[in-house]
Amino acid sequence: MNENSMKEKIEGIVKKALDSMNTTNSLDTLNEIRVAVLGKKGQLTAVLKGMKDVPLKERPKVGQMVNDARSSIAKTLKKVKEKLERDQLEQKLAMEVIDVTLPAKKAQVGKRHPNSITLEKVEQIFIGMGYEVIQGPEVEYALYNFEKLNIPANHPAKDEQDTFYITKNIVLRTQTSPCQVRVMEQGKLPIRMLSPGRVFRSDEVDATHSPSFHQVEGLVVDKHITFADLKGTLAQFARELFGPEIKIKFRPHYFPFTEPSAEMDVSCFKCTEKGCRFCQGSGWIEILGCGMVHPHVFEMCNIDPEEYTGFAFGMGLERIVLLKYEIDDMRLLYENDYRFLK
Ligand code: 2U9
Repeated sequence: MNENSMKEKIEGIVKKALDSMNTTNSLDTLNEIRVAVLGKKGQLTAVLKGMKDVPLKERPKVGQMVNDARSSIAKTLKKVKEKLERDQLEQKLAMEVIDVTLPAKKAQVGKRHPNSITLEKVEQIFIGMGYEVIQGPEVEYALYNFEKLNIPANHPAKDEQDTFYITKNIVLRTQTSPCQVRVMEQGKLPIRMLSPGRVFRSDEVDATHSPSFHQVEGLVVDKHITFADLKGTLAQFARELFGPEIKIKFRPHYFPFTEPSAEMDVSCFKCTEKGCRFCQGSGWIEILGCGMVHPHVFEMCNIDPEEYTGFAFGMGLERIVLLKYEIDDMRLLYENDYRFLK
């Protein structure tokens, strides 16, 4: 190999490399060209390896030619790489362009849950009658949840099948009444209180049951409180919640913590007592339980039942919500389906 044939070979490599670099529009291809020409096993390196066949005095010249070729190719490589990167960026920016004239996506506005709306309404009615809203713990001593409410040791409600036990003596409250026991024990009389809150029962989920639901209970303790006070208060409550035309009716019932006890029905606001699917043909809808506080409950809270009397009532919040909103499945209240909440 002499200087001229080496020159020809090097020029050939350079020309081919420049041609393919100037015609490609891919950064990957550009890199492949770099490796093929300048890489360790590339064409120019191979030329250097062939130097042993070149006469000694021509070698510096050939070496210089290889170096020139290398820097010329590197220069073009850099230029083409920068251009391709610029093109790529411009393409990306063009694709990501934001049309500020397009109409904005409407944000979905949250709505209050039917439970919250109904609870607030119930609270407002009783606050209007001078009641205080007082909440208690959801994890309770069994003593406060059962015994202090006159629920005897062998009562079926205490069964593990119905109650979630944390320990032998601690439960998830099955009613909000223990909160009222705590207030009575503090001994500040008279009392007019409402205790809303979450309660727990070991129930299977279906259209009318859930292991966790909400109760609103009320308690009034003062001198000379009678069943007439209970009746007047709950009648006023029903009128404010369901409308002035509503009628109420009491049916005798049994609760361990009240005596006498009753359940209160309201006239069906759908069919006005004619009987419909809503009231199961009876014209009446049960909405709460109530009664005069049992003397034994007073005694356990160190209140003298000879001096003080009182009434209490309790209702399931979800039951009222289902009635008011004409919903026939309680599960809808817990699933947070946006279409329902809307
Ligand atoms: C004290 C004394 C008495 C609260 C009462 C009811 C009647 C009642 C149920 C309605 C449906 C619970 O949500 S429900 O499952 N409640 O019928 N609750 S009287 O009586 C009390 C409360 C506290 C110290």
